[in-house]
Amino acid sequence: MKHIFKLTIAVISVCAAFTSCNNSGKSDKKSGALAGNVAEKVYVAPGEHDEFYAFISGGFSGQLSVYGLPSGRLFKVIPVFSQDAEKAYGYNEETKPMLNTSHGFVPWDDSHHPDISQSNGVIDGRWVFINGNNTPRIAKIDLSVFETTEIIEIPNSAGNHSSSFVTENTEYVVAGTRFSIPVPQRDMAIKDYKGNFKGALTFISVDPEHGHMDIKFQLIMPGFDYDLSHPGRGKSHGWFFFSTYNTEEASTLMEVNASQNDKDFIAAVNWKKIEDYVNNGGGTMMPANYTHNVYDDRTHAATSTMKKEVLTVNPLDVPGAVFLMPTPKSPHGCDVDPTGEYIVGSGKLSANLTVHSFTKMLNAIENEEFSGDAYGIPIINFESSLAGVVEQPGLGPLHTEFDDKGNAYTTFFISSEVVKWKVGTWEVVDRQPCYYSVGHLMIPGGNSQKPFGKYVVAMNKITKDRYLPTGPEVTQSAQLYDISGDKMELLLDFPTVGEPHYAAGCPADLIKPRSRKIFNLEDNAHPYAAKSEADTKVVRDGNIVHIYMTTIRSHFSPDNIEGIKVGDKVYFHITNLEQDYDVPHGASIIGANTSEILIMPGQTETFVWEPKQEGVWPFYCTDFCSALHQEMQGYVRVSAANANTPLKWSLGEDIE
Ligand code: RUQ
Ligand code: CUA
Repeated sequence: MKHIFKLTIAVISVCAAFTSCNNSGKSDKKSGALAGNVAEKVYVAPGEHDEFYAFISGGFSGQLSVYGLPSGRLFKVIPVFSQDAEKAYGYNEETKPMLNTSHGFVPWDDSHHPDISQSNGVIDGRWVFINGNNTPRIAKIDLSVFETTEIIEIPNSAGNHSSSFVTENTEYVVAGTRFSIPVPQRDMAIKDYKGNFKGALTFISVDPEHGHMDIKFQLIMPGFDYDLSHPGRGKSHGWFFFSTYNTEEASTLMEVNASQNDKDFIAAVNWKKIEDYVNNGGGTMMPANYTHNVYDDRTHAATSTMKKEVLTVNPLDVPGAVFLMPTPKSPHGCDVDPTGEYIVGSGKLSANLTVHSFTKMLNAIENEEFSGDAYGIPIINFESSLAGVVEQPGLGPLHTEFDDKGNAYTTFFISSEVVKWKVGTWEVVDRQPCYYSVGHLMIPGGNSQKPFGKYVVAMNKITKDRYLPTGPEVTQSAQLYDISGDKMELLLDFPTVGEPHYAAGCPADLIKPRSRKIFNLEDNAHPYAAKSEADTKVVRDGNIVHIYMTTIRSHFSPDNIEGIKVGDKVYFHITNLEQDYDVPHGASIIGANTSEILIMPGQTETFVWEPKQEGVWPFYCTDFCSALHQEMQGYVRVSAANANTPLKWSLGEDIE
């Protein structure tokens, strides 16, 4: 076996070498002159496991995808903000409440920045958080089940983009508004934006044990665009940093009008100070409407609660808590190094990368080295907090991550490359092209005190010729580089789901041992669960019919039902009695205006069917569960609305 593997690698290597020599000058550039042992570095043999999990945002798919590294294999698309027919998320009765908002049922969003929970500044693999941009929400995915278990809507926010990043002990997950808006929302002239619109930065507390989210406070900032954010860590723990653009406060033709100022700001927020202020009764309760949706894995169902107020804080009421650090030219990324000393601002239109020093910032605050204020918030002298500048590293800097050896890696959208530089000396030490137009990048643990290094994943906006064409719409893509040596080495391209924005990664061993295999049937507290075939029944209440049904290889119980009428609303509550790993059953019926449902062992799920036509209608299992999966089927007899067919059900015998 091993012998065959080596041989295969050898053949691949020879081919690779041959191809790159043979086509030198032509496809050489495209293949990046891959070295001979590259295939070996990403090859995970059948049946073996990857070393890292990578959680890659699904962008406009609204979901979160789970990949293995280094193989680039896709394991699961976790539905978060969008309905997913494959898993019945947002279709079955149990998960519909997850997508409730103050705007009603919103089954789509644009998800950008996953971040894994941390303890003591180190990734702990318990939860991953991700933001919905469009209808501002933060979701929490429980990594023991790889399912979305909580979504909280963010009031007073729009284009929830500088989100969702966690503090060092997951005290907070933070969400900043990209677009400033009237706070509270009201009918007013758009031209009166300046001075009147506000930007809310929201600190959502996370219960250390259960992970329950709750908005602790919202900081109501001047009407800039808050683009990205990162927590302080180590020495800067207790602070949070937000990049801003449109400090011009323009409201039209932004590409011109929001690019006027030579410098915008990185806002530095001392959240510990504000937390103290709030804990001592500070802040103002403001009426608001936002939903808090929680999935309970005992009832296997979600509830949605409408919250009615939110605690707001005016930065001027907490002196010493908020400062602005001038940062050239509409910074996008705002990244903090593992020591917490350096804050990197990526001015999209700047030739250089600006790095601020946390220590210098504190000194400047202490000595009041200010150059003015914005709406009363002190602006620190540019030079006073400046740690250094990476000179002319590339064009269009966006985001920076860090390895475990004191290096930073920044993406450049326009020059389409990842550039490696040394933290502290600011010298560029390596660069590698990306195919093409890279946005974010991710190093496992690269957004924590303890990066795991080894790989960087670049997430590209454009792929053009990199894959087989699929019509006008082509896939977006990630690229994997080995960063264990002095030079980055391109290893692999792999397609992604939707537009990959940010990603978060960690060693698989942090998550694998805690992965649930089944749900205990005894613990099932679903109000319509049938925990054995003896408990199955059909109950009519007016034109509402509840079917308490079970599945086990390879039948439904009951599988014959009569006495349903046109105009009924029929709820199929199906409990999967299996208690074995990886034995789900599915269920669906003709004409049902919902997806199939996919029921995990020990779980109950529900779909609604409103039969429109008389007849005898089959239902069946949609998940190939056993050798007799095809036999896993049943019939529902539907009579006219005014018929008096008696309500009866059976399994294994005829209905008389
Ligand atoms: S964005 S490509 Cu994080 Cu939404 Cu920068
Ligand atoms: Cu159950 Cu197929």
